[in-house]
Amino acid sequence: MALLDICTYPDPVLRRIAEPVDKIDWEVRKLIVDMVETMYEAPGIGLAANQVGKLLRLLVIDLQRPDCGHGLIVLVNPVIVATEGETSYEEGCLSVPDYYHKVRRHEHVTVQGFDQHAKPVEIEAGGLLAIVLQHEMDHLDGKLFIDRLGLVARDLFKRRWKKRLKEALTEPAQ
Ligand code: K1U
Ligand code: ZN
Repeated sequence: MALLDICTYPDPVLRRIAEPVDKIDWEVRKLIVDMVETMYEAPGIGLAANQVGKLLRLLVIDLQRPDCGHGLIVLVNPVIVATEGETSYEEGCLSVPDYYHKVRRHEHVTVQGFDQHAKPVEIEAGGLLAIVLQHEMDHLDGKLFIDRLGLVARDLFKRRWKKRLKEALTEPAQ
């Protein structure tokens, strides 16, 4: 097992569209194990392969809530096949550290894909799971939650982030 580096905004890999996984071989299974480890260590409740620099359609989620009805979720080549309703939730992202904002998404989604053993999986989700599934699937399409903010909030975010990067560059090394 190995911890992977999480790429952060504005890393261009976060803007690339991930490729379908054509075979779930030992290399893909090792990547899944490492992504799960990395998600728990971060800590986070989801992680998409783009976030660790791998352009594969692969994501892991663990809400770490016994009441959600799901433990660890591994999805290879996930596709949203149905959506319903609208909701909003204050989201965070391991690739955009220390920034949270409300984002509007579908309230319920049905997602199909495959698990780490290439077994077909279908998940009908509402609540936080539906939000995190959509957030992670956005990553696979090179989209970040900040792209879903209104113009004013996005502009404010960009200005704040520029300032943060500038400060990080001018800070004396420890
Ligand atoms: O994709 C990611 O960057 C992971 C992200 C998932 C997510 C969280 C909330 C709304 C939408 C998507 C995170 O895990 S951010 C960290 C976080 O929310 C959290 C971390 C530890 C415990 C509980 C929550
Ligand atoms: Zn994210």
